[in-house]
Amino acid sequence: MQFDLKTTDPKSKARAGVITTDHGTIETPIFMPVGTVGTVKGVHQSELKNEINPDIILGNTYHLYLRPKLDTLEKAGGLHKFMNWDRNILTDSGGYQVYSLSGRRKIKEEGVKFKSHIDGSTHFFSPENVMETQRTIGADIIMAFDECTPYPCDYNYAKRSMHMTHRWLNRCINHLEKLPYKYGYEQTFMPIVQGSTYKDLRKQSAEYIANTNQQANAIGGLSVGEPAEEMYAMTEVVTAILPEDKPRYLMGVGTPINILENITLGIDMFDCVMPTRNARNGMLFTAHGSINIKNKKWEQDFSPIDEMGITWVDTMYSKAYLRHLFAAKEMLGKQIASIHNLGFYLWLTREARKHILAGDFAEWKDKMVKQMDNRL
Ligand code: PRF
Repeated sequence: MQFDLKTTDPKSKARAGVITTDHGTIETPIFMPVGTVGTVKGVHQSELKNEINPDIILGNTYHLYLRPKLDTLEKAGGLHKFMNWDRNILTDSGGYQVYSLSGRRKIKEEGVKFKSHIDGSTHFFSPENVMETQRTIGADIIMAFDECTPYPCDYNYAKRSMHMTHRWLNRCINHLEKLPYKYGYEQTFMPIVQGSTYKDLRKQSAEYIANTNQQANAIGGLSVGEPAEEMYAMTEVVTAILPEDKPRYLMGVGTPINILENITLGIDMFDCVMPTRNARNGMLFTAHGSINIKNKKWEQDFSPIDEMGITWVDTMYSKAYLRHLFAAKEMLGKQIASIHNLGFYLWLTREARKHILAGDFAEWKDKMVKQMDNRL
């Protein structure tokens, strides 16, 4: 993997760059659509490629390991071939998904024992076997196995957990050295900063992660229920330490406003289920605020879903029609809303990039944050 930093905004820490991997280039800042089980939910490959057009999408180790399982993925020749996606893929390690299974998992130094959400069967993830699993899935970027602490989190628990995440990181790195690539292309490994909402822990963790000298770095443990101001404060502490010449990925963030604020603080990569999950619940994001399309207010509003027309669904269908599809529980409604929201998120990060390159990012960002903080 290679990272070329093109420009840094003079008034903030926002950056525009290009990541190059064996599956092509990724222009940053980037939003990565989430494709948990090997599908960006409700979106066909043609719409994903031609309309939304992301350079990279995400998959989840936890889900893919349980279904379709590793032997199928290996026989297919990896996830790219299985789902017929020839651009970049990043897989999360399961270090977040297993912790979301509260009551169904037990964390120890050795690893995490958990029960499948599908059939209740018992499984065990360790830093070592998660690296093996990510080799078999075959994503271009693979994540360290970490513990994501909840919010709020007791200081002593956060500290112990952070140290365990660091020990797990060493185990990931040592084990990966013994594991050759399976499919002939490179996989870039990303370590993850933890430390809950404590500045001293975040600083310590960022220094530890930076010292492992990997090609890219991630920040976890945020956007887990803390106030946005606390999230930004942690991002700021960490980006001051992580090296400038390597991509920085803020995991699981967030709202359109969260994304712009964190780009300002020096983040390059984002992912979140919000655009697709909220779409399935009838919530649309636009440059002028969010819309609950199920609201009676739209019953006879025949104007386009979004005048901006970022994707073809925006001007193809009216608000009244989309509201009707949701009322009638038609699956097309969720599909249209998903394409719209992902199109908007990708537009937002592309636009941010344009303004960073043009040198007027700070002014544009202030305007957008005000504009988007609105319920239509
Ligand atoms: N760790 C991992 N994946 C994640 C997170 C984390 O802390 C988060 C936190 N928002 C989202 N996804 N491995």
